[in-house]
Amino acid sequence: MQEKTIPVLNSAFEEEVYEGLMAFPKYLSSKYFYDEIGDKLFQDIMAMPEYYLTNCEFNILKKHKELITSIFHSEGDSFSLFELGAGDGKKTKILLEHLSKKNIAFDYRPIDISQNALHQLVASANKELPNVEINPIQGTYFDTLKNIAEEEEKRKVILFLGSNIGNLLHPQAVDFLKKVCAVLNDEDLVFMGFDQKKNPQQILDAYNDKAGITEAFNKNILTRINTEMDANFNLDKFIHWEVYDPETGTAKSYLVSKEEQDVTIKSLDLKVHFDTWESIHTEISQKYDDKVVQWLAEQSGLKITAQFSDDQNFYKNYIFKK
Ligand code: AVJ
Repeated sequence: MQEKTIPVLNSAFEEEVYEGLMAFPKYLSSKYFYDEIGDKLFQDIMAMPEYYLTNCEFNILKKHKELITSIFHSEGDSFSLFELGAGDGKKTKILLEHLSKKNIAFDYRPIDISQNALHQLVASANKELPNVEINPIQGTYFDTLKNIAEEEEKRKVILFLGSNIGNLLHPQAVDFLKKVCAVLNDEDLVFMGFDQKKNPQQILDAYNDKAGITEAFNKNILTRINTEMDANFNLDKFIHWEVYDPETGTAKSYLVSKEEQDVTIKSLDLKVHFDTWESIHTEISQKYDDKVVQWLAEQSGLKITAQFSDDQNFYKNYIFKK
């Protein structure tokens, strides 16, 4: 029998890369797109004309900030405003500014997997909104829900913007929303963005821009493996590929190997073989409609109490309560 040495894996990232690249079909998790380079590339994506999501949500928040913040504030007492996957907080600042202008007592608790994104967010918010108290938390959504649960003194408003939930398949989304529901008290609420089903071409264009920014973003996961795990992925030997299924509303990103090749990942003591045109699935970006959001809420023990949309119904924000 052949002896196999099992390498010591130092991080969740290493474990998931090992598992995903040993699997068939191969996959990697999009949560690892976001290091300093990935954060910057995602900011560039949000600024692209094709990536309509950011503008839609920005406009919804701008147009409805009065009503949205009054709902946040409706129970009267002070609250903690948690934000899962806060990123650069550009859209959130509309709400922060409005809350602070109206002298509503709250503190802002941004949560992000990227320490770099949090640093930048805290620095910019301290400068632009000096009156807002900020208490950042670094971690994944799932891990940090525990922190949120422990925050028992204050009422909670939880933001989950940008259609970030779209990175989860429906069963994972239900699992996640159940966990969110479990940390809610009766007066707490959740404010979430869901990108809507629309012309499939428009969705494909948003995830396959001509300038190649999304391609670079997708490939950044290979760059990270190269630098953090001493690997030798040649980025030019992979293409970025996007598909959208209008029936399920699921957009999927892949990296496809243009040729047969072997890649060595030294830290994992791993040689990965790729057949010609073999794929690595890297991301899902789920699109929704009212029925699906209603179904997700029911499955997770949540109720939709309000919703906000842009003029074209490209994007919607919903308020949930327990
Ligand atoms: C940050 C997960 C909402 O899926 O639309 C953008 C990430 N990926 N372009 C999305 C992303 C490719 C984005 N989310």
